[in-house]
Amino acid sequence: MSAFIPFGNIRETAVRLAQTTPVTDMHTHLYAPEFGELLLWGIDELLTYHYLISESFRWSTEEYDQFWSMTKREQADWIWQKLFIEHSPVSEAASGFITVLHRMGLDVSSRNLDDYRQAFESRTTEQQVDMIMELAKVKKIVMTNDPFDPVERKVWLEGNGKKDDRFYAALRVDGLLNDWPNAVNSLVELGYDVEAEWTERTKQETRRFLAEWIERMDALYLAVSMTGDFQYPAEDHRSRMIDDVMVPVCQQLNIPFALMIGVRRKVNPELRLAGDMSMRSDVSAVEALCRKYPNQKFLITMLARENQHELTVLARKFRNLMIFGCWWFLHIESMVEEMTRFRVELLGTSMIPQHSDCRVFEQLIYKWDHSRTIIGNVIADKYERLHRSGWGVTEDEMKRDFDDLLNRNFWRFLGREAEA
Ligand code: FIX
Ligand code: ZN
Repeated sequence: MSAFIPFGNIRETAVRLAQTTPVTDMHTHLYAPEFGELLLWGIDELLTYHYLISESFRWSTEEYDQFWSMTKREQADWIWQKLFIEHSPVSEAASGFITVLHRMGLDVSSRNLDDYRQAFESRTTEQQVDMIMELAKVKKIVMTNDPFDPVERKVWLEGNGKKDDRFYAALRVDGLLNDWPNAVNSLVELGYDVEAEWTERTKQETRRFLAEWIERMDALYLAVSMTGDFQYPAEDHRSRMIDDVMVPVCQQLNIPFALMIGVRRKVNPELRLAGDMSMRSDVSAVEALCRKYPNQKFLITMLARENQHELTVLARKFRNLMIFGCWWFLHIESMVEEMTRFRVELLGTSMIPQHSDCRVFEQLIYKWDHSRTIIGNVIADKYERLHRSGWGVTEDEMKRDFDDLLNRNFWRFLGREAEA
Protein backbone atom coordinates (compact mmCIF):
# COMPACT_ATOMS: atom_id res chain seq x y z
CA MET A 1 0.00 0.00 0.00
CA SER A 2 1.37 3.44 -0.83
CA ALA A 3 2.04 5.86 2.02
CA PHE A 4 -0.61 7.98 3.66
CA ILE A 5 -0.58 11.62 2.62
CA PRO A 6 0.74 13.73 5.55
CA PHE A 7 -1.97 15.89 7.11
CA GLY A 8 -0.38 19.10 5.88
CA ASN A 9 -0.52 17.94 2.24
CA ILE A 10 -4.05 16.56 2.17
CA ARG A 11 -5.81 19.69 0.94
CA GLU A 12 -3.25 20.57 -1.68
CA THR A 13 -3.28 16.98 -3.03
CA ALA A 14 -7.09 16.74 -3.04
CA VAL A 15 -7.54 20.06 -4.82
CA ARG A 16 -4.81 19.21 -7.34
CA LEU A 17 -6.47 15.87 -8.12
CA ALA A 18 -9.91 17.47 -8.32
CA GLN A 19 -8.51 19.99 -10.78
CA THR A 20 -6.68 17.50 -12.97
CA THR A 21 -8.77 14.30 -13.03
CA PRO A 22 -10.14 13.83 -16.57
CA VAL A 23 -13.87 14.49 -16.60
CA THR A 24 -16.82 12.89 -18.32
CA ASP A 25 -19.24 15.77 -18.78
CA MET A 26 -22.54 13.90 -18.71
CA HIS A 27 -24.90 16.70 -19.78
CA THR A 28 -24.00 19.50 -22.17
CA HIS A 29 -25.48 21.29 -25.15
CA LEU A 30 -22.19 20.99 -27.04
CA TYR A 31 -21.67 19.11 -30.29
CA ALA A 32 -18.85 17.34 -32.07
CA PRO A 33 -17.29 19.33 -34.97
CA GLU A 34 -19.17 17.10 -37.48
CA PHE A 35 -22.37 18.91 -36.44
CA GLY A 36 -21.14 22.16 -38.06
CA GLU A 37 -23.10 25.26 -37.10
CA LEU A 38 -24.66 23.51 -34.08
CA LEU A 39 -21.32 23.61 -32.31
CA LEU A 40 -21.08 27.09 -30.79
CA TRP A 41 -17.71 28.58 -29.88
CA GLY A 42 -15.87 31.90 -29.83
CA ILE A 43 -16.09 35.29 -28.19
CA ASP A 44 -19.44 36.41 -29.57
CA GLU A 45 -21.15 33.15 -28.64
CA LEU A 46 -19.60 33.33 -25.17
CA LEU A 47 -20.80 36.87 -24.58
CA THR A 48 -24.30 36.21 -25.87
CA TYR A 49 -24.78 33.18 -23.59
CA HIS A 50 -28.35 33.37 -22.30
CA TYR A 51 -27.13 33.63 -18.69
CA LEU A 52 -25.34 36.88 -19.63
CA ILE A 53 -28.23 38.23 -21.69
CA SER A 54 -30.58 38.24 -18.70
CA GLU A 55 -27.91 39.78 -16.47
CA SER A 56 -27.27 42.59 -18.97
CA PHE A 57 -30.91 43.62 -19.08
CA ARG A 58 -30.68 44.42 -15.37
CA TRP A 59 -28.64 47.46 -16.46
CA SER A 60 -30.73 48.45 -19.45
CA THR A 61 -33.87 50.43 -20.15
CA GLU A 62 -33.83 49.72 -23.88
CA GLU A 63 -36.61 47.78 -25.60
CA TYR A 64 -36.00 44.04 -25.76
CA ASP A 65 -36.66 44.11 -29.50
CA GLN A 66 -33.83 46.53 -30.02
CA PHE A 67 -31.43 43.93 -28.62
CA TRP A 68 -32.90 41.09 -30.67
CA SER A 69 -32.65 43.12 -33.88
CA MET A 70 -28.86 43.54 -33.47
CA THR A 71 -26.31 41.23 -35.09
CA LYS A 72 -24.65 38.71 -32.81
CA ARG A 73 -21.48 40.78 -32.78
CA GLU A 74 -23.40 43.93 -31.82
CA GLN A 75 -25.18 42.04 -29.06
CA ALA A 76 -21.82 40.81 -27.78
CA ASP A 77 -20.44 44.39 -27.80
CA TRP A 78 -23.52 45.60 -25.91
CA ILE A 79 -23.21 42.90 -23.25
CA TRP A 80 -19.47 43.51 -22.94
CA GLN A 81 -20.16 47.19 -22.34
CA LYS A 82 -22.90 46.60 -19.78
CA LEU A 83 -21.41 43.76 -17.75
CA PHE A 84 -17.66 44.18 -18.12
CA ILE A 85 -16.93 47.88 -18.73
CA GLU A 86 -19.71 49.76 -16.94
CA HIS A 87 -19.69 47.29 -13.99
CA SER A 88 -17.36 44.66 -12.61
CA PRO A 89 -17.94 41.09 -13.83
CA VAL A 90 -18.44 39.47 -10.46
CA SER A 91 -21.40 37.19 -11.19
CA GLU A 92 -20.66 33.51 -11.85
CA ALA A 93 -21.33 33.72 -15.58
CA ALA A 94 -19.46 37.01 -16.06
CA SER A 95 -16.45 36.02 -13.97
CA GLY A 96 -16.55 32.69 -15.82
CA PHE A 97 -15.98 34.56 -19.08
CA ILE A 98 -12.89 36.16 -17.54
CA THR A 99 -11.67 32.76 -16.29
CA VAL A 100 -11.95 31.47 -19.87
CA LEU A 101 -9.90 34.34 -21.34
CA HIS A 102 -7.32 34.11 -18.57
CA ARG A 103 -6.88 30.34 -18.90
CA MET A 104 -6.54 30.73 -22.66
CA GLY A 105 -3.54 32.96 -22.00
CA LEU A 106 -5.10 36.29 -23.00
CA ASP A 107 -4.27 39.53 -21.22
CA VAL A 108 -7.55 40.24 -19.46
CA SER A 109 -6.20 43.50 -18.05
CA SER A 110 -6.17 45.07 -21.53
CA ARG A 111 -10.00 44.95 -21.67
CA ASN A 112 -9.69 45.03 -25.44
CA LEU A 113 -12.49 42.92 -26.87
CA ASP A 114 -11.20 43.10 -30.45
CA ASP A 115 -7.86 41.61 -29.40
CA TYR A 116 -9.70 38.70 -27.83
CA ARG A 117 -11.80 38.26 -30.96
CA GLN A 118 -8.68 38.13 -33.09
CA ALA A 119 -7.05 35.55 -30.85
CA PHE A 120 -10.05 33.26 -31.35
CA GLU A 121 -10.37 33.89 -35.08
CA SER A 122 -6.94 32.45 -35.83
CA ARG A 123 -8.11 28.90 -34.99
CA THR A 124 -10.25 26.30 -36.73
CA THR A 125 -13.17 24.64 -34.96
CA GLU A 126 -11.23 21.38 -34.67
CA GLN A 127 -8.19 23.14 -33.19
CA GLN A 128 -10.35 25.00 -30.71
CA VAL A 129 -12.16 21.82 -29.61
CA ASP A 130 -8.85 20.00 -29.05
CA MET A 131 -7.29 22.90 -27.19
CA ILE A 132 -10.26 23.54 -24.91
CA MET A 133 -10.76 19.89 -24.02
CA GLU A 134 -7.08 19.70 -23.14
CA LEU A 135 -7.17 22.90 -21.06
CA ALA A 136 -10.39 21.93 -19.26
CA LYS A 137 -9.25 18.31 -18.88
CA VAL A 138 -12.60 17.09 -20.13
CA LYS A 139 -12.16 13.79 -21.96
CA LYS A 140 -15.73 12.84 -22.81
CA ILE A 141 -18.72 14.99 -23.60
CA VAL A 142 -22.35 13.94 -23.70
CA MET A 143 -24.37 16.03 -26.15
CA THR A 144 -28.12 16.75 -26.15
CA ASN A 145 -29.58 15.28 -29.34
CA ASP A 146 -32.93 15.86 -30.95
CA PRO A 147 -33.91 13.90 -34.05
CA PHE A 148 -36.74 16.40 -34.66
CA ASP A 149 -34.14 19.08 -35.43
CA PRO A 150 -33.60 18.86 -39.21
CA VAL A 151 -30.02 20.18 -39.09
CA GLU A 152 -29.01 17.59 -36.55
CA ARG A 153 -31.04 14.79 -38.11
CA LYS A 154 -29.15 15.17 -41.37
CA VAL A 155 -25.81 14.59 -39.62
CA TRP A 156 -27.05 11.35 -38.06
CA LEU A 157 -28.72 10.08 -41.21
CA GLU A 158 -25.52 10.66 -43.17
CA GLY A 159 -23.68 8.57 -40.58
CA ASN A 160 -21.48 11.41 -39.29
CA GLY A 161 -22.81 11.69 -35.75
CA LYS A 162 -20.54 9.10 -34.19
CA LYS A 163 -17.27 9.91 -35.89
CA ASP A 164 -15.59 11.62 -32.94
CA ASP A 165 -15.25 9.15 -30.09
CA ARG A 166 -14.90 11.91 -27.47
CA PHE A 167 -18.57 12.81 -28.01
CA TYR A 168 -21.61 10.73 -26.99
CA ALA A 169 -25.31 11.17 -27.65
CA ALA A 170 -28.23 11.58 -25.26
CA LEU A 171 -31.63 11.38 -26.90
CA ARG A 172 -33.82 14.26 -25.87
CA VAL A 173 -37.53 13.46 -25.60
CA ASP A 174 -39.01 16.81 -24.50
CA GLY A 175 -41.30 17.03 -27.50
CA LEU A 176 -42.82 13.59 -26.89
CA LEU A 177 -43.52 14.34 -23.24
CA ASN A 178 -44.24 18.04 -23.18
CA ASP A 179 -45.57 18.95 -26.63
CA TRP A 180 -47.38 15.88 -27.95
CA PRO A 181 -49.47 17.62 -30.68
CA ASN A 182 -46.34 18.92 -32.42
CA ALA A 183 -44.45 15.70 -31.76
CA VAL A 184 -47.22 13.77 -33.56
CA ASN A 185 -46.72 15.95 -36.64
CA SER A 186 -42.95 15.46 -36.53
CA LEU A 187 -43.29 11.69 -36.12
CA VAL A 188 -45.72 11.48 -39.04
CA GLU A 189 -43.29 13.50 -41.20
CA LEU A 190 -40.58 11.01 -40.30
CA GLY A 191 -42.78 8.14 -41.45
CA TYR A 192 -44.17 6.81 -38.17
CA ASP A 193 -47.83 5.81 -38.06
CA VAL A 194 -48.96 7.78 -35.00
CA GLU A 195 -51.98 9.90 -34.13
CA ALA A 196 -52.84 12.29 -31.32
CA GLU A 197 -55.03 9.67 -29.69
CA TRP A 198 -53.19 7.20 -27.42
CA THR A 199 -53.84 4.03 -29.43
CA GLU A 200 -51.90 0.75 -29.34
CA ARG A 201 -50.52 1.54 -32.79
CA THR A 202 -49.34 4.98 -31.64
CA LYS A 203 -47.56 3.50 -28.64
CA GLN A 204 -45.92 0.85 -30.78
CA GLU A 205 -44.76 3.33 -33.39
CA THR A 206 -43.44 5.79 -30.80
CA ARG A 207 -41.46 2.96 -29.23
CA ARG A 208 -40.13 2.06 -32.67
CA PHE A 209 -39.07 5.68 -33.24
CA LEU A 210 -37.17 5.79 -29.95
CA ALA A 211 -35.53 2.41 -30.35
CA GLU A 212 -34.38 3.22 -33.89
CA TRP A 213 -32.91 6.56 -32.87
CA ILE A 214 -31.26 5.22 -29.72
CA GLU A 215 -29.50 2.65 -31.86
CA ARG A 216 -28.61 5.10 -34.61
CA MET A 217 -27.06 7.50 -32.10
CA ASP A 218 -25.85 4.87 -29.65
CA ALA A 219 -27.60 7.17 -27.16
CA LEU A 220 -26.38 6.72 -23.60
CA TYR A 221 -29.70 7.71 -22.08
CA LEU A 222 -33.08 9.33 -22.77
CA ALA A 223 -33.38 12.85 -21.38
CA VAL A 224 -36.05 15.43 -20.69
CA SER A 225 -36.42 18.76 -18.90
CA MET A 226 -39.66 18.85 -16.94
CA THR A 227 -41.55 21.79 -15.58
CA GLY A 228 -41.76 21.90 -11.81
CA ASP A 229 -45.40 20.82 -11.83
CA PHE A 230 -44.43 17.32 -13.00
CA GLN A 231 -46.49 14.71 -11.19
CA TYR A 232 -46.15 10.96 -11.37
CA PRO A 233 -48.27 8.87 -11.42
CA ALA A 234 -51.00 11.03 -12.89
CA GLU A 235 -53.91 10.66 -15.27
CA ASP A 236 -52.09 12.54 -17.98
CA HIS A 237 -50.14 12.20 -21.20
CA ARG A 238 -46.75 12.28 -19.47
CA SER A 239 -47.49 9.32 -17.22
CA ARG A 240 -48.89 7.32 -20.14
CA MET A 241 -45.86 8.16 -22.28
CA ILE A 242 -43.45 7.19 -19.49
CA ASP A 243 -45.26 3.91 -18.67
CA ASP A 244 -46.12 2.78 -22.18
CA VAL A 245 -43.17 4.08 -24.19
CA MET A 246 -40.16 5.54 -22.37
CA VAL A 247 -39.61 2.92 -19.67
CA PRO A 248 -40.30 -0.09 -21.94
CA VAL A 249 -37.80 1.18 -24.52
CA CYS A 250 -35.18 2.05 -21.89
CA GLN A 251 -35.56 -1.42 -20.39
CA GLN A 252 -35.39 -3.12 -23.76
CA LEU A 253 -32.17 -1.30 -24.65
CA ASN A 254 -30.84 -1.14 -21.10
CA ILE A 255 -30.31 2.62 -20.82
CA PRO A 256 -31.20 5.10 -18.06
CA PHE A 257 -33.85 7.76 -18.24
CA ALA A 258 -32.66 11.25 -17.21
CA LEU A 259 -35.18 13.72 -15.83
CA MET A 260 -34.23 17.32 -15.16
CA ILE A 261 -37.10 18.66 -13.11
CA GLY A 262 -38.09 22.12 -11.99
CA VAL A 263 -38.02 24.56 -14.87
CA ARG A 264 -40.71 27.17 -15.45
CA ARG A 265 -40.42 28.19 -19.08
CA LYS A 266 -40.64 31.77 -20.37
CA VAL A 267 -41.69 33.67 -17.26
CA ASN A 268 -40.47 36.63 -19.29
CA PRO A 269 -41.00 35.68 -22.95
CA GLU A 270 -39.27 38.89 -24.12
CA LEU A 271 -35.99 37.38 -22.95
CA ARG A 272 -36.52 34.29 -25.13
CA LEU A 273 -34.15 31.47 -24.01
CA ALA A 274 -32.98 33.69 -21.15
CA GLY A 275 -36.53 34.06 -19.84
CA ASP A 276 -36.84 30.70 -18.04
CA MET A 277 -37.17 30.44 -14.27
CA SER A 278 -36.93 27.68 -11.68
CA MET A 279 -39.70 26.30 -9.51
CA ARG A 280 -40.05 23.93 -6.59
CA SER A 281 -41.05 20.41 -7.59
CA ASP A 282 -42.50 17.32 -6.01
CA VAL A 283 -39.75 14.82 -5.17
CA SER A 284 -42.39 12.13 -4.62
CA ALA A 285 -42.78 11.85 -8.42
CA VAL A 286 -39.17 10.60 -8.55
CA GLU A 287 -39.82 8.35 -5.56
CA ALA A 288 -42.83 6.76 -7.31
CA LEU A 289 -40.82 6.14 -10.49
CA CYS A 290 -37.91 4.56 -8.62
CA ARG A 291 -40.23 2.33 -6.59
CA LYS A 292 -42.38 1.24 -9.52
CA TYR A 293 -39.42 0.45 -11.77
CA PRO A 294 -36.65 -0.95 -9.55
CA ASN A 295 -34.81 -2.30 -12.60
CA GLN A 296 -34.93 1.01 -14.46
CA LYS A 297 -32.15 3.49 -13.77
CA PHE A 298 -33.00 7.15 -13.35
CA LEU A 299 -30.54 10.03 -13.63
CA ILE A 300 -32.12 12.95 -11.80
CA THR A 301 -31.31 16.60 -11.23
CA MET A 302 -33.66 19.25 -9.88
CA LEU A 303 -33.57 22.99 -10.32
CA ALA A 304 -34.94 24.35 -7.06
CA ARG A 305 -32.57 24.69 -4.14
CA GLU A 306 -35.48 23.69 -1.88
CA ASN A 307 -35.64 20.21 -3.43
CA GLN A 308 -31.98 19.28 -3.10
CA HIS A 309 -31.79 17.81 0.38
CA GLU A 310 -34.91 15.68 -0.04
CA LEU A 311 -33.70 14.40 -3.40
CA THR A 312 -30.35 13.47 -1.87
CA VAL A 313 -32.07 11.57 0.94
CA LEU A 314 -34.15 9.75 -1.67
CA ALA A 315 -30.95 8.58 -3.36
CA ARG A 316 -30.08 6.77 -0.11
CA LYS A 317 -33.27 4.74 -0.55
CA PHE A 318 -33.05 3.82 -4.22
CA ARG A 319 -29.92 2.49 -5.87
CA ASN A 320 -31.57 2.93 -9.26
CA LEU A 321 -31.49 6.70 -8.64
CA MET A 322 -28.33 8.61 -9.52
CA ILE A 323 -28.42 12.30 -8.71
CA PHE A 324 -26.28 14.54 -10.86
CA GLY A 325 -25.03 18.09 -11.23
CA CYS A 326 -25.84 21.52 -9.88
CA TRP A 327 -28.11 22.62 -12.64
CA TRP A 328 -28.35 26.10 -14.19
CA PHE A 329 -29.12 28.65 -11.40
CA LEU A 330 -27.53 26.22 -8.93
CA HIS A 331 -24.30 26.23 -10.91
CA ILE A 332 -22.93 29.08 -8.82
CA GLU A 333 -20.14 28.68 -6.32
CA SER A 334 -22.22 29.04 -3.14
CA MET A 335 -24.78 26.44 -4.26
CA VAL A 336 -22.15 24.01 -5.58
CA GLU A 337 -20.44 24.23 -2.19
CA GLU A 338 -23.65 23.70 -0.22
CA MET A 339 -24.96 20.89 -2.41
CA THR A 340 -21.67 19.05 -2.74
CA ARG A 341 -21.17 19.14 1.00
CA PHE A 342 -24.48 17.59 1.98
CA ARG A 343 -24.45 15.17 -0.93
CA VAL A 344 -21.06 13.86 0.25
CA GLU A 345 -22.27 13.76 3.83
CA LEU A 346 -25.35 11.73 2.85
CA LEU A 347 -24.04 9.63 -0.02
CA GLY A 348 -20.26 9.56 0.26
CA THR A 349 -18.80 9.54 -3.25
CA SER A 350 -21.72 7.64 -4.83
CA MET A 351 -23.14 10.51 -6.90
CA ILE A 352 -22.24 12.71 -9.86
CA PRO A 353 -21.45 16.10 -8.32
CA GLN A 354 -21.42 18.18 -11.47
CA HIS A 355 -22.17 18.47 -15.16
CA SER A 356 -21.41 21.61 -17.14
CA ASP A 357 -24.57 22.27 -19.20
CA CYS A 358 -22.25 24.25 -21.51
CA ARG A 359 -23.74 25.73 -24.63
CA VAL A 360 -20.53 27.36 -25.88
CA PHE A 361 -17.39 25.26 -26.11
CA GLU A 362 -14.94 27.42 -24.17
CA GLN A 363 -17.32 27.47 -21.18
CA LEU A 364 -15.98 24.01 -20.35
CA ILE A 365 -13.01 25.81 -18.84
CA TYR A 366 -14.82 27.93 -16.28
CA LYS A 367 -17.72 25.64 -15.51
CA TRP A 368 -15.28 22.90 -14.55
CA ASP A 369 -12.51 25.04 -13.00
CA HIS A 370 -14.84 26.70 -10.52
CA SER A 371 -16.59 23.47 -9.49
CA ARG A 372 -13.47 21.30 -9.31
CA THR A 373 -11.89 23.58 -6.71
CA ILE A 374 -15.01 23.43 -4.54
CA ILE A 375 -15.37 19.65 -4.87
CA GLY A 376 -11.68 19.22 -4.00
CA ASN A 377 -11.99 21.36 -0.88
CA VAL A 378 -15.17 19.65 0.35
CA ILE A 379 -13.56 16.22 0.01
CA ALA A 380 -10.35 17.55 1.60
CA ASP A 381 -12.34 18.49 4.72
CA LYS A 382 -13.52 14.89 4.97
CA TYR A 383 -10.05 13.42 4.41
CA GLU A 384 -8.65 15.72 7.10
CA ARG A 385 -11.31 14.54 9.52
CA LEU A 386 -10.47 10.89 8.70
CA HIS A 387 -6.78 11.60 9.18
CA ARG A 388 -7.41 13.11 12.60
CA SER A 389 -9.25 9.88 13.53
CA GLY A 390 -6.25 7.84 12.43
CA TRP A 391 -7.62 6.79 8.99
CA GLY A 392 -4.92 7.90 6.60
CA VAL A 393 -5.62 8.25 2.91
CA THR A 394 -3.18 7.38 0.17
CA GLU A 395 -2.82 9.24 -3.10
CA ASP A 396 -4.15 6.18 -4.94
CA GLU A 397 -7.29 6.20 -2.82
CA MET A 398 -7.76 9.89 -3.51
CA LYS A 399 -7.29 9.31 -7.24
CA ARG A 400 -9.91 6.56 -7.12
CA ASP A 401 -12.39 8.84 -5.32
CA PHE A 402 -12.01 11.77 -7.71
CA ASP A 403 -12.14 9.45 -10.71
CA ASP A 404 -15.42 8.04 -9.33
CA LEU A 405 -16.89 11.49 -8.78
CA LEU A 406 -15.81 13.13 -12.01
CA ASN A 407 -15.88 10.23 -14.42
CA ARG A 408 -16.48 6.63 -13.40
CA ASN A 409 -19.75 6.86 -11.42
CA PHE A 410 -21.54 7.88 -14.59
CA TRP A 411 -20.22 4.99 -16.67
CA ARG A 412 -20.68 2.48 -13.88
CA PHE A 413 -24.33 3.52 -13.48
CA LEU A 414 -24.79 3.00 -17.21
CA GLY A 415 -23.21 -0.45 -16.98
CA ARG A 416 -20.50 0.70 -19.41
CA GLU A 417 -17.60 0.92 -17.00
CA ALA A 418 -15.14 -0.15 -19.67
CA GLU A 419 -15.59 3.30 -21.24
CA ALA A 420 -14.68 5.24 -18.07
O1 FIX B 1 -33.22 21.87 -20.49
C1 FIX B 1 -32.01 21.95 -20.34
O2 FIX B 1 -31.22 21.05 -20.67
C2 FIX B 1 -31.47 23.22 -19.74
O3 FIX B 1 -30.20 22.95 -19.21
C3 FIX B 1 -31.40 24.32 -20.77
O4 FIX B 1 -32.58 24.33 -21.48
C4 FIX B 1 -31.09 25.69 -20.19
O5 FIX B 1 -31.46 26.66 -21.12
C5 FIX B 1 -29.65 25.84 -19.88
O6 FIX B 1 -28.87 26.18 -20.72
C6 FIX B 1 -29.22 25.64 -18.54
O7 FIX B 1 -28.06 25.66 -18.21
ZN1 ZN C 1 -29.22 21.45 -20.24
